Amino acid sequence: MRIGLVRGDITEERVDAVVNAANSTLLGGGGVDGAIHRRGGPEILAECRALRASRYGGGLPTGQAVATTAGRLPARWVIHTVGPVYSPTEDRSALLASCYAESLRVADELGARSVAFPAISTGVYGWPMDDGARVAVMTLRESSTTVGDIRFVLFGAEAYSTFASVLAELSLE
Ligand code: AR6
Repeated sequence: MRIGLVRGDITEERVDAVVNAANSTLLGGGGVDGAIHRRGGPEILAECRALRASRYGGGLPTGQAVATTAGRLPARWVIHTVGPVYSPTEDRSALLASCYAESLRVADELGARSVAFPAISTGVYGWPMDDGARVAVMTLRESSTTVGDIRFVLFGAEAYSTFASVLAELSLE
């Protein structure tokens, strides 16, 4: 498995699967979620609505993942996962780790060879970037996924450099 870093907009990645930092309604929102639905078009929302009407009537639980079409994105699938809201008093990192592990499990089921991840929970959900990067990289390293090409797609210079130092530090261990 190769872990790469890209600075930019995740909706432009040419990969088999793009991971969406969604919320449990699966009906869209801001940040990555808003960008994916805007750029991917209404087909994605239609499949999300169908999932709400069938398997996920109560919403997609935090830490789980589910796939839909990628609509007009240059990808085959969107894997929607729901990150935990950061709490300074409660350790929710197992739920954040679960988002990465479950997204890869779904990617394996689909037969995806390349997957692009955003920094889940580090936007609206308030997770500190450095800690979010550690959880992400450690979870991917422990995974037995068959996905060969994993990319973190990071929006800003600061997010990119934080992921780069965490990746370098953890690769040396
Ligand atoms: N490409 C790559 N990264 C992005 C992009 C993009 N187009 N847009 C934002 N980021 P967020 P969360 C970065 O807020 O914290 C939504 O409303 C962003 O700078 O998208 O998991 C959902 O519906 C940040 O570092 O996701 C949920 O309600 C990271 O992606 C809620 O936000 C994640 O930020 C989920 O919050």
